[in-house]
Amino acid sequence: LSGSASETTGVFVPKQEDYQKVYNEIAALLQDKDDYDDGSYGPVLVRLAWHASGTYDKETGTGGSNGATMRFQPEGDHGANAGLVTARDFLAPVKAKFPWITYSDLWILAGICAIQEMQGPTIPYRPGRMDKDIAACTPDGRLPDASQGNKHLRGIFGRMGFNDQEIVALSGAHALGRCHTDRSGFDGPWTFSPTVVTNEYYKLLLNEKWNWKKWNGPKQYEDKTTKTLMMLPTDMALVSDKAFKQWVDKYAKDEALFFKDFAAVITKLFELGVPFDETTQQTPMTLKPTAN
Ligand code: ZEM
Repeated sequence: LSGSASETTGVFVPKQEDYQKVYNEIAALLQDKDDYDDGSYGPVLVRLAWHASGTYDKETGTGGSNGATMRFQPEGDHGANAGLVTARDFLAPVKAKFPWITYSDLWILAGICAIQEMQGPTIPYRPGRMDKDIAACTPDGRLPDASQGNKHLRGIFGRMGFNDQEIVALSGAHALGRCHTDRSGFDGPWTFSPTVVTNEYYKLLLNEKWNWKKWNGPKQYEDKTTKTLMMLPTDMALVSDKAFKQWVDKYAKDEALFFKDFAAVITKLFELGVPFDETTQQTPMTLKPTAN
């Protein structure tokens, strides 16, 4: 059942069972290593997979998860990637144990594992990404800038090929994790349960009253009730823009719909620019979550 050496090349050809082993290793590490923020490296693994993918440019076909060029200094040092070395270091022992998997496939598998282990929807996985060298690093500025608004979001995500509904569905990932003053300059979590995938982000956007936070840091919002939660200017654009807000309303009301749409759009994100075998398109695999 497990992968074997190809008869023609001698190269190890992994099977689903081998990817499941990698998945289980990451899941076990997530369980064991709880010295990150709210007790889980899950959110920062999701962010690594997103920033690896979100550099994609549909016009030139450059960027995207097929390359893992964030390993190299120019891209790893882009302001938007501050702090993601934590996620890459977390995965180093996994790469050492399973040297046959590319970094590009590993980072996406880790993002999927984190989402599923944090009780999110099942995300189909297709391997096949190849690591590229330093020359494939993308220029700075392809990832979104949190201080901007609706036009910027449509510009950045439109360049990847996403529409309004997909932008709003992807943004629900901000149910997870938090901002760090030593990374982005922003501070705090979006929700009260930053290590569980929920539709709370949308509910809070609609039901909380959000005021500008009074502080010396970059402009961000805080909730009126507890002053412990935050929203970025780009998050608030999803309720001030009518076309975006329709989708916020839908996802706030219906968590199952959010799960379904989030699974579809994150699969699209993770596969931008990945050249799968044209004839088979490779059947996506479902990797089994551990506990839940
Ligand atoms: Zn985020 N994100 N993001 N995001 N993000 C941060 C953290 C996390 C934007 C953004 O500027 C920021 C998506 C979309 C957008 C996650 C996932 C996804 C932070 C805080 C910022 C500033 C970084 C820090 O200080 O550590 C903007 C402007 C976005 C445009 C819509 C999408 C899409 C995501 C995944 C699908 C996650 C999981 C985090 C939390 C990371 C952590 O370390 O806790």
